[in-house]
Amino acid sequence: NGPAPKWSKGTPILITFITITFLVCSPILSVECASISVWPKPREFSWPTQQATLLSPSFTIESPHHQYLSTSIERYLHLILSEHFHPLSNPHANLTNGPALQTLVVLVNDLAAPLSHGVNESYSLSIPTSGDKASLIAETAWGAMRGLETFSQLVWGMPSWVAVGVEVRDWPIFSYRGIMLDTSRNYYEVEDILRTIGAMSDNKLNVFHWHITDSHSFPLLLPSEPDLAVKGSYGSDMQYSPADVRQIVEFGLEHGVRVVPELDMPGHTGSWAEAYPEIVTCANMFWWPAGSAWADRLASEPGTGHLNPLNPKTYEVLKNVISDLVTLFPDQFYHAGADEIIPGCWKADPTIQAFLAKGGTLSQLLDTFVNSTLPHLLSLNRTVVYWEDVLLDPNIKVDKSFLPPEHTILQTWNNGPNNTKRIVSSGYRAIVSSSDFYYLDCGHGDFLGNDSQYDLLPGSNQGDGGSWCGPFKTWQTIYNYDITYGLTEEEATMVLGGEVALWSEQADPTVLDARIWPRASAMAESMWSGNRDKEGMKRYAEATDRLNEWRSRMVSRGIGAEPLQPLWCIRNPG
Ligand code: CP6
Repeated sequence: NGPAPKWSKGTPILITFITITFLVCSPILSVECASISVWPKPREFSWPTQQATLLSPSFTIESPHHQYLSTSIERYLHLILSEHFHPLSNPHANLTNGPALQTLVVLVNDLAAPLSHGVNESYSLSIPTSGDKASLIAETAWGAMRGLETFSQLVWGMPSWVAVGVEVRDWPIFSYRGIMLDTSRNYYEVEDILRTIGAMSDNKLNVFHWHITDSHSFPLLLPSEPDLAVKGSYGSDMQYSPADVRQIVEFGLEHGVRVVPELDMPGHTGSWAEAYPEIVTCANMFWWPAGSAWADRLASEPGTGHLNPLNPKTYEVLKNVISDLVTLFPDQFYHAGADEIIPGCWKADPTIQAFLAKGGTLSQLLDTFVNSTLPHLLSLNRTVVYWEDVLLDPNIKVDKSFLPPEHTILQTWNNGPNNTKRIVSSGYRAIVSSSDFYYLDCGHGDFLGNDSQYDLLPGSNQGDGGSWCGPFKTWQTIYNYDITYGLTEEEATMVLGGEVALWSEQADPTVLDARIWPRASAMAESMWSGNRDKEGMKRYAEATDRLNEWRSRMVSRGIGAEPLQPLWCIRNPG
């Protein structure tokens, strides 16, 4: 059985005590015993003996060399040896005095597979009860990272115990599992973004959709169009340099998280007017006249601003912007925005007024814009993601012939009845971010102030206390959402996955972690292994205990995830 483990003098006494204490909970005597918490729950997980042994203080991880996997392994090794997580409730493990676990051997079949959409993330993990070696087998380096995360969650305590007799086979249901962060309304430091990406990989999330710019600020310093940030950011200390971007992209690769950039356009471009007033319409329209159509007030912002599709200068600037972006962001996906085009914003411009007077339509303007940018992006081998508005907006939408379904993906957010179905039945792949379920910013009150659409009376100085979007989305709301509900099996295959969004009108680094976590963890599990048990029943009662544990472990890893319950509920279960 290998060499005797080198225990400290007190250890055997401690083990005897813990073993006796926990024996009441052996699987033979009780079926109520909680099992080890892994989040998101693996697809296949067995731990029939509920045994654990010590993790050797000289535990190591062996693997073939890989540019990113090797960095990830160093990180996990350090985490596993130093975390000493104390579970909130008894893990009910039968602590044995078998050999301490010495090595995790990692095998990867295809070391060359790049991190891209649909890459194989499966892994199997086997931690035997005898011997001192565990093994992790993955198809790709990215799957190995998922398996390392699972392994790290099977280690706890001081000294460190590790569950043994464990067999895991795991792979995700959905290949796109994302978080969107808006860094325009409020600025986030690079370290906030890195911490978020790190926590994403802890949760087996794999796409960081970075909504970099919007009407409020343009924080991205582009080498060939520096004025956009120099003039359009909140200040020289609130810009992302090319080196910052490279660091974020590289950090993503080390964590198996893709970074997909979005410069929202042609709407939501008020901040571009600081550098190029001539290409932006309505940027100085800070308010909408009383009686304006709802659609005109929709994105009432400090000058929502729209790029003018009729001005050749627009495309001169965009050519540089796009070429910088594809250089900085290697991912195949490119988010081109195109949400919330406001009729009144384009109509505020005289050249557009003339175009409309001659019988042109707002939809034709958008056609022109898309047809002047999308072919260029496709020639750069990008798959372009647009917000659903380009297909579903009742007033301004793109002619479908300009949107090749094999190269464009639509992201739904508006909760219209069957929006996802409308997208996939039109032949497009969909990413689901319905704001009734996946908007993390909702429920924090009206930020628009007086003259907003939430005021009781036009001109009143009393806001109605209404909420921007509400109510607050609880983790259960997020967890229970079935993103393919009502789709045929074939339609469901067109849904790539889900993405929770943090719009930042009412968020900044002070609340970032608590706004995102653990609610994004709820989506992470429902995208990875689903929200139902083997009988097909929603399983959030069981998930509550695990999520409490997981939130606590995230906190111990330095993520300010908010609590779900008073500790009392966890200490006094059922
Ligand atoms: N900014 C941008 C926003 C929103 C969108 N795009 C938004 C719309 C409605 C709600 C929340 C956020 N703030 N650029 C929509 C995709 Cl409820």
